[in-house]
Amino acid sequence: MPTGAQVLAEMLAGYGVSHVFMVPAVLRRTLAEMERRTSIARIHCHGEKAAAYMADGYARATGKPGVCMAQVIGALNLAAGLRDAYLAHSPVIAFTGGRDPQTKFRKVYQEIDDVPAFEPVTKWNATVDAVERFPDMLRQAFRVATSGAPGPVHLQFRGNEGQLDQEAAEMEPLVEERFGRVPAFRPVADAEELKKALYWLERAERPVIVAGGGVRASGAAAELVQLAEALAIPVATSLNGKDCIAGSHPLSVGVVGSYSRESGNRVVAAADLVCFIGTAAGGMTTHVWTVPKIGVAAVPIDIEPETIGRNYPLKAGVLGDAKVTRAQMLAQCDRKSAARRAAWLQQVKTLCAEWREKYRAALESDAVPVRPERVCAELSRHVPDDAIVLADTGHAGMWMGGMYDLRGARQSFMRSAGHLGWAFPAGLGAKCAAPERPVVTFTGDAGLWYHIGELETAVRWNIAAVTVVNNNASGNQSKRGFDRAYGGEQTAKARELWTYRRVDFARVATDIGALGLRVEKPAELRPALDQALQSGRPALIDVVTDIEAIAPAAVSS
Ligand SMILES: Cc1ncc(C[n+]2csc(CCOP(=O)(O)OP(=O)(O)O)c2C)c(N)n1
Repeated sequence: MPTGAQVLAEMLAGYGVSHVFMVPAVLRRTLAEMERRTSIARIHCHGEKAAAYMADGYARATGKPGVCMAQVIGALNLAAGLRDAYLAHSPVIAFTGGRDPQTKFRKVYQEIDDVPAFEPVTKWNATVDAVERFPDMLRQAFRVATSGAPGPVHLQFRGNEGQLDQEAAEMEPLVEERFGRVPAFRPVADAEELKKALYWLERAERPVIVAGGGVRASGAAAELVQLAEALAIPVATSLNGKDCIAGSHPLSVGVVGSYSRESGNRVVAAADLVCFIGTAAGGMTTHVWTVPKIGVAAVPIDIEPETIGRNYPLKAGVLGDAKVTRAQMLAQCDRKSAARRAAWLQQVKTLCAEWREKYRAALESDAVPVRPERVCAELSRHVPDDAIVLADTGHAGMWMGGMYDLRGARQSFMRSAGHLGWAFPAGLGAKCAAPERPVVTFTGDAGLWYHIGELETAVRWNIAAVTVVNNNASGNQSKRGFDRAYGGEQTAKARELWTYRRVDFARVATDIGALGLRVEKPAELRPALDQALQSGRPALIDVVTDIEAIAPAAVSS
């Protein structure tokens, strides 16, 4: 009879899992069986939160569930790391060790009831109490993580380290390949509702599409662009959906919302109809429901029924997978209606040109310390055509959301859904998932500090991601807020709340065994990026930037 460990290792391999991310000691026998029976890499990290972020980066890079693990005492650290995956609809599967019915409530060392803490950060939160349940519980974990709007799942295995995996039983390690990747299903839209959506889109004089993470999860970027071209509709994206359209495309107007580009907000604010595709139209994407204003004609298209019409009253609402829905619409739409929008496209073009003119000087600035806008412009020009680019939140999200452009459909973009410190470990996970693709992560020093210890993990496992640090010795996104709190003045005491010591991260990286490069002038950035990408090693580019550089605030009209 097989043990739980054997079944778990084989099933994970069967689902196509290539890496697991964890802090020991959890499911030790399963980890040993992975080594004996599979080629799964067991990435042993320094912290459970970082392990969860790596699994999340892995999942967002490929659509394959990312697996992370922790023993009982690390469980809540892991749960904290699932929060970004939950917000971003990322299919992460978390395993923890848990209580044993024979000893619970007896003050077991390190033990509390962890299960409730996973409730708000998972789509499914369950316990595995008998070894016979390994196969069906694992299948359900993959099913839930990858179907509908994807998201994290937690399984707690009996025993503080999940020792249940030692036990044996009659078990069939059956794997359902469909659930090894997002999207597990592609629901086809109702024909009548689709007709209605097209009716409103074709009649609109100033329509805009707002594309979100659902489009990237569905792999529908190409279809989206075809539809926009067929109907002459400009495309804004959420920050999560930034890679749905290249920045160089004439219909691309930029990211809309709070961490956005001015032209994106201006176009959406001026639209007479907004077609939301694969986006919840949440506070971040709509700049707290001011762009567009509530009341604008909305045509949402989503895979999740509760999202359709939640925030904007709808003219038509389409339930379906983004890719097949777009193909259905493309086949049925009236391309002649595009002529109606010539004046609108001209207005959109002007708004985009105005943005470029306004920020040209910053984007091309030779200033020392380096301007973050120039860092973004250099990345827009020089990250490879097939790169995966990640951005942290805070200023990193604002700078990259507004100032960075993808050059083509083969580039991917992933962003923190709100947690400072997500991007660096997520970039390592993305590189594990797609070792053949260059990975370039943009983070502030504020974000890097969170998980800097994982540089050692990257070196130990030779995870050759490139991390670009906007190093201003501060978390200066907080500056404006603290100045306001201090009555509009920048006092030395207020600065204590958002500044750090000046640290040379290139030296730290070098000491740990990575390639560390320091950039003090804008012209040094491109050679450093080339060197880092060609090195085949984990690399950190420490860019000394201007502490006074504050990202522009979002506009509402
Ligand atoms: C986990 C978490 N805690 C706190 C915050 C709030 N927060 C957002 S930005 C920021 C400071 C970082 O400022 P930023 O300018 O982004 O850093 P820099 O680029 O200057 O390193 C903080 C504390 C957050 N987003 N996530």
